[in-house]
Amino acid sequence: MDGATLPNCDFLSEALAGLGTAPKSMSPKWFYDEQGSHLFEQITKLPEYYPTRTETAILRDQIDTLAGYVPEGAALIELGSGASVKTRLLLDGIGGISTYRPLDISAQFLQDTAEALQTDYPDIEMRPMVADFMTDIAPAPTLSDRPNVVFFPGSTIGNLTPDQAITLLSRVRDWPGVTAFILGADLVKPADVLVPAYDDAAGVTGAFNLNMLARMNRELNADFDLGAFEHVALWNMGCSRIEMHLRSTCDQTVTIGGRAITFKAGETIHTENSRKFTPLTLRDMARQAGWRIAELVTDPDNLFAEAVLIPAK
Ligand code: AVJ
Repeated sequence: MDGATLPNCDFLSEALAGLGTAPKSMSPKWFYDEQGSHLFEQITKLPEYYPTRTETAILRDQIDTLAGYVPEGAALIELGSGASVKTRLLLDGIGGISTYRPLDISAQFLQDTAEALQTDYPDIEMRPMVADFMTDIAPAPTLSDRPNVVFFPGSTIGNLTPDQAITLLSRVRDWPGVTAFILGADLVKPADVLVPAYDDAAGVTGAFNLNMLARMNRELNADFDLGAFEHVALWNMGCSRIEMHLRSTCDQTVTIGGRAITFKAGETIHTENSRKFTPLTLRDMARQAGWRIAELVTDPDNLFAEAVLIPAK
């Protein structure tokens, strides 16, 4: 596997920095320890959480359109690998993919993914690479001896600020040999559909959000009382994003790595933004990063979009 070690991301120092300033915040990347990944898996099956099943249906229904942008012999580079249904839909439905190259921060996860896929796709070369694609990637993960098509599903791009998203798209645009970028993006829709997707009746998303605190207790010797924080999901229309927060229900002090962090009743930790797009905001974002939208396919209800970006002239 390429890039087998990463500089150790410092959970403690980021937690102290994020919780030591007002307003308090944490990066959503800390959601995904083993328990968090399992909870996210459950989220994708919730009746209220439409993105995963909708994007899967789009990929299934529009695979021939997408295949038109994947040259014979191409390498498929996936940002944030999944051994997921979505990956398999592309590998199954697009002929001639020579190489599958998932990028992920977890070497273990990559290893498991590559092994599982290799069994089912013996003719596709597996070239996983450990990389934190949300920050800088050097060297470029593209393969020089073939066309490279990048796949970034799930609307994970919505976790980034507008500036960060443009930076990511620009950087990928500059990787050698990239001929197309297949980007999944969740679309703006009424708040009474958006909010329940992030605040489900069964409370799974709440458990997913609170797991960030449980993880700090496990890994950083913190002493969060999980009963003294509540899950909040809100639609910030001005920024076109769902925000998730953890709200302190009382005045309290928490200790993390020996450091005291105080909370006022009602104060929140901002844990995630999930930006929602329109065809226009997608086009604008792509243009600012040196791409143009060659194709934008959606589901019949216009819930989710799959954009095929190609380098702008
Ligand atoms: C994995 C970032 C696409 O924003 O919908 C799901 C994460 N957070 N429910 C999203 C998430 C709460 C998800 N992404």
